[in-house]
Amino acid sequence: MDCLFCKMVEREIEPDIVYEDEHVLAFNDIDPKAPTHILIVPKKHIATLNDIEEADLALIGRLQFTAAKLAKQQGFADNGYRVVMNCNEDGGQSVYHIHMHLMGGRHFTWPAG
Ligand code: DGP
Repeated sequence: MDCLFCKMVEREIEPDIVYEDEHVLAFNDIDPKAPTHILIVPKKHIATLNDIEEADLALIGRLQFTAAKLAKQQGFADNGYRVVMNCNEDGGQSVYHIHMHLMGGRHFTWPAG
């Protein structure tokens, strides 16, 4: 499958990994939008948020759980952080394998652009 994040999961491409378990891979974003910008990716290929099935619900919870765990490890959990998942073109999605952006280490404004 020609999917960038699947290639990272399979180690055809070696990302800068910050966390890995049986279900999830987390690595530093190549184009960070904050002092810390980590992508949290399910190892299972799911193209967009629209493609999540009921069987995936625990996996989606695990993405959020991983984000909070990494925010604590990175030391910005109490100050706060931003978690984003983009869906399709208008949502700003550029890699079609769902991923959670975990950004921290600065103040974020709202609404996002
Ligand atoms: P999105 O636009 O929500 O689909 O986010 C895709 C993110 O993936 C974007 O922030 C940049 C990041 N990205 C794209 N290519 C690479 C890569 O080769 N390595 C890493 N580490 N991140 C990448």
